[in-house]
Amino acid sequence: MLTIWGRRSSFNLQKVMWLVAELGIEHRHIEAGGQFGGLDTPEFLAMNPHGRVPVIDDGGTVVWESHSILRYLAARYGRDTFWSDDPAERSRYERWMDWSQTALQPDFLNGVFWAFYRTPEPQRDLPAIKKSIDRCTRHFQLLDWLLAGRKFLLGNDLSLADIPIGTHLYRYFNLEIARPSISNVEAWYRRLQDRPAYRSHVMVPFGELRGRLAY
Ligand SMILES: N[C@@H](CCC(=O)N[C@@H](CS)C(=O)NCC(=O)O)C(=O)O
Repeated sequence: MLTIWGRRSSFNLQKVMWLVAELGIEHRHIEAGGQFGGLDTPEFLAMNPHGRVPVIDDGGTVVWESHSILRYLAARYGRDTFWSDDPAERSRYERWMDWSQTALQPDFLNGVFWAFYRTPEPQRDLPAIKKSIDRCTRHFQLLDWLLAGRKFLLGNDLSLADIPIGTHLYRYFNLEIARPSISNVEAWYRRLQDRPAYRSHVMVPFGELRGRLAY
């Protein structure tokens, strides 16, 4: 049985839970981190020495790092839908997963969500936040251009390319920040919201994180 640790408000857990639900994998979910704590126990650190969530244990195989978990689950349980043995085919979604983690996530999750929403107002660095919002604007305009005439990032079907980037959308569209006109991204977001897995695991209210830098 697959066991998954992480609090439901964790952005990185949400990617994993979304894929688990898309694949219909039977699992047990344990709230951990944040108000639930438990990341500094010897048992948890033996699984993930960094003391972070998400972590999975799949019948004795322990994996941490959200994107490594996505790759593991797709390769193990989603060979017909979310994984390919062909390196060229795999690179089509892997490059977007990497881009999401190395470009979009620093600019949005760190530069806007943390710096703006999670930082108490007196401590906010407004010029730096503005620069991050502008970088996000450029990222989303590029995605908007790519999504023209497509249902999902790589075409007609949801893929691993959509999961890390799509997980940003709920927060991006629910913060009081300037956003460009991006009708193709908005249509993609609506398509994701049609999916029960997205609604259950990504559209998780995040009010508990407002002004909270502790975790
Ligand atoms: N690069 C890691 C980042 C893991 C991470 O920073 N997780 C956060 C939650 S999103 C965490 O464990 N925070 C401490 C806590 O929740 O107590 C990944 O993608 O899994």
